[in-house]
Amino acid sequence: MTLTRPPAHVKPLDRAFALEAVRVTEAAAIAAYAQIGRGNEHDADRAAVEAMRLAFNALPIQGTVVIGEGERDEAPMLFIGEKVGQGGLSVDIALDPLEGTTLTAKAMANALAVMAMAEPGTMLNAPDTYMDKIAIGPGFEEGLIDLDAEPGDNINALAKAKNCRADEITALVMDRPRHEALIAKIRKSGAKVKLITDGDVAGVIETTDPATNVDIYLGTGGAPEGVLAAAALRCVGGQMQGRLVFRNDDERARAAKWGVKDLTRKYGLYDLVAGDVVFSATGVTDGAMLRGVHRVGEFITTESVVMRSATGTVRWIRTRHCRGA
Ligand code: VTB
Repeated sequence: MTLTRPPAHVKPLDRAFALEAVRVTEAAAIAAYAQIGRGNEHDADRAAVEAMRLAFNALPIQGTVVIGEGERDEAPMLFIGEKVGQGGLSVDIALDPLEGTTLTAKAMANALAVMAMAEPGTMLNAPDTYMDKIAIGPGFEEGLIDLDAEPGDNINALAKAKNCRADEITALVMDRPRHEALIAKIRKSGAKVKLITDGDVAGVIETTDPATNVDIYLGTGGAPEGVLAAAALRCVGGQMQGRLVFRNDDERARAAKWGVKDLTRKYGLYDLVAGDVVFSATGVTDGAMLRGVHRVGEFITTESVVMRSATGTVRWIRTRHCRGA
């Protein structure tokens, strides 16, 4: 059984945090802006990480990073288990200061700074492995899609529910050799395939926004990114399932270390993020969902989206920052 509803009553996170949250992703995005197009993924990531960490440490929270830059021995900052914040409300944090380091280094579309804050103990402690994922936007009968069904069957079910033909459905897939068979099956069903080179947090979220024309996300991407995307879907609605994919025993051991007992488990949306959650994303480069960071005369502008699961509120926030402030 995959969980598709809240497991129990959950106390909403303080609503003030929704607006505090945006400062964290804005700071990371602005720091990454200086690195757009410089061909240096490492520097781009580091700038975003440092800025995000500083911003977190200014918040009145007692935060624990549960999805972060890596394990303590491999990531100096925002590692899994790191405590951030000035003290206050206890939250678990999933973050990716720069989702799309390559996109940023190459000045390509859709790089984001993202984070989610949830009630402690309610987000899957996803190991840094792959996750097989399927997602659609809100408004459909629960159980319409299934990770274990054939891609063509999922597409036909979705087309029927949307009252359209399969050839009017667009599936978003990461452009990887591992997806060759998947892409062939999707095309055989008649559906269109939109390929992205990176950034499947944004890719999953695109399914929830009619303006993007993306109807369904399919394929294997990062497991931590899967939890971040699930946090967003918990707020805007939609359906998602995931299953960890392991390439070797080392990855299996990592999963066990983070408390994953059943390595073959199919996770539903509420298995990925069970509790009340706040999600924030700020565009780094211009994308389908968010405009990136721009310099406009003396100012820096950012565009962000902040969502709360407790109310389903989605705020689009355009901010003008005074340079050097
Ligand atoms: C995935 C995807 C991310 O990196 O983690 C990918 O979810 C890594 O997968 O959005 P590959 O090994 O196939 O590159 C991103 O694209 C960017 O972090």
